[in-house]
Amino acid sequence: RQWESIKAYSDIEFEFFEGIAKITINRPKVYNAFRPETNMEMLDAIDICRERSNIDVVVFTGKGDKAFCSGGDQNVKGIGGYVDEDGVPRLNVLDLHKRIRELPKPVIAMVNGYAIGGGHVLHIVCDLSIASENAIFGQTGPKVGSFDGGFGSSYLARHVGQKKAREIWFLCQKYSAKEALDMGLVNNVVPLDKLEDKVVEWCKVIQEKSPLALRMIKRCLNAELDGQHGLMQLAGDATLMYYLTEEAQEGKNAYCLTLPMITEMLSKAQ
Ligand code: 2NE
Repeated sequence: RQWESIKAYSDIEFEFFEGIAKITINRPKVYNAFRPETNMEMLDAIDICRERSNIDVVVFTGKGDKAFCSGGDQNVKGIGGYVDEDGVPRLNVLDLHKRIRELPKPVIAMVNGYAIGGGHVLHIVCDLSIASENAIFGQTGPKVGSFDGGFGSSYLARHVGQKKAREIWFLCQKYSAKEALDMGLVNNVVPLDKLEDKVVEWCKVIQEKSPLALRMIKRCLNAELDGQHGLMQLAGDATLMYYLTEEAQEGKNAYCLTLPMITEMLSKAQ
């Protein structure tokens, strides 16, 4: 499979293959932990995915065979949070979560190892998760002075239920890929050497489906949890579809027809 680079970055790889965009966190020495710059790069890549009409599905993964992502890079954690190269504590990770949910295209987490802490939340916010058999899941927040009370808790609870979500956050234990599958945390588990094949196979099945229907179903599923923001996104797409109706065209045509009349009236008035 020949992946072509879309754009070069320092912390991620961003590649394309037959309508599929793959974003790989490329920091294997720290088990693909993210720093503020990593998230800025992923935000840029996801914006490109939104704009490019030849991208149908987006895949997130981590470099190597050890980790999908181990969350916030503890080496840059300072007072006030994770510090960027300008000394500003600004992780940008919640922006990434919002953008993944807003992206009107399916996003798949290809979990190739540890999905821990913020790395676990990253797979939670993706639309689908396909894991390798060696993948290990869990939250560490309360063990390391942190927590994610956003999608990392509420959306997790939608996947596995409130009791299990509280267990995951309160006990900070690790769960195998099989346990993750059994509790509804992931969609599928395959051997590591078959992981990308399985993800591409699912992408191909998705790519045969109507993009607008997929976009709308993602919006509808999001709206339930995302409150006014979710309704706004859904309403935006409802307007998009309304614009395609004859009724909406009538409004535009009426405006175009009356404009010359108004111009004529104005010229007569002078
Ligand atoms: C992932 C895990 C369980 C792996 O354990 P193990 O024993 O297999 O590997 P090891 O030796 O711990 O890690 C391998 C290398 O990766 C680095 C380690 O320091 C080690 O480096 P070397 O000693 O070989 O040089 N590494 C791993 N995770 C890292 C990280 N997050 N930042 C920097 N370096 C990291 C084990 O490594 C683990 O538990 N990692 C920490 C997971 C964690 O607590 N993440 C942060 C949670 S909080 C968060 O993500 C967050 C937030 O605070 C706020 C908002 C959003 C997210």
